[in-house]
Amino acid sequence: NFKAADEGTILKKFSENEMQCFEKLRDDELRPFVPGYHGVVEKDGESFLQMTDLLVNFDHPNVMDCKMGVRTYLEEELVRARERPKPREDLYRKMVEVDEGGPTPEEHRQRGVTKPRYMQWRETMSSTNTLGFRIEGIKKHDGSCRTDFKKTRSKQDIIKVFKDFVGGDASIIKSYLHRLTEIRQTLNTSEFFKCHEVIGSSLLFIHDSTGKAQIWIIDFGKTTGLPEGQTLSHDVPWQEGNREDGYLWGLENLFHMLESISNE
Ligand code: 4IP
Ligand code: ADP
Ligand code: MN
Repeated sequence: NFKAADEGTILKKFSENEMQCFEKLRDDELRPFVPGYHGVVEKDGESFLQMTDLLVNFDHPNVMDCKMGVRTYLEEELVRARERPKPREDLYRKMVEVDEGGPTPEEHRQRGVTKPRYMQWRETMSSTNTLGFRIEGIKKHDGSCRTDFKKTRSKQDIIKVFKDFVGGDASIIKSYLHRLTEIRQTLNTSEFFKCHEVIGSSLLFIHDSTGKAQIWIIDFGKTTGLPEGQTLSHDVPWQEGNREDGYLWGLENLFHMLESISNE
């Protein structure tokens, strides 16, 4: 999905939707919290979005991707799956790998699950539904990588992962809390945030051993504008049709979790 590019930038496989978000974010208060956007480029016959490489000023960074929100799929995906269900074997296999008892008897028979069904199952296995965010993956300074967080759901487990991620360094947690406060403040006044359903977007936590620590808002592949005049509160429960994403509720939970580590 990504390609290396020149001078501190990276290329992400083009998506019309994500491009539109980046263009709107250029003139929004959130701009200081999203990767710099440098436009569309063609390479080897393919289109990419060029953006600033967030890791470029770090020395052997540690990176964590937290997917925000109580829902990770679009309402239209749900409608489509209801109208013409398309069971997928790849998603069935991913489900069985984590939980043999995940699929229903019928799903076992057809060796397939629909996309929203898979996404909903992922949300209940992880902390997405109960906390409004989940840990997707971690890359450590030594090059090691972990993505086995599909069943990381409890506060206790998440706190353990965060503590290990910062190597017990309380000052890193403090810096992250400070950055989260700025992000929350800005989200509360951003026009972009007010009128977009933010689905599948992540907060990218980055720190290194010099004490440098930043959080960035990334991945707008499924962030969608609302009809003219409509807005979201981002902190009330989702019910089909209201398009709420639970982003601010998740951010609040994430904040309090880091705060509790910081207060220990
Ligand atoms: C993946 O599930 C992620 O949810 C992907 O989201 C999603 O892509 C994939 O859908 C889904 O299979 P696992 O994380 O359990 O592997 P992301 O890209 O944010 O990681 P979409 O296109 O929905 O974002 P498919 O349809 O690409 O398989
Ligand atoms: P996808 O749509 O495939 O989920 P993301 O935009 O979420 O793609 O990016 C996937 C991963 O790539 C992130 O978890 C992060 O580690 C890395 N990444 C994304 N954008 C940047 C960036 N601007 N700079 C550095 N790393 C990035
Ligand atoms: Mn992503």
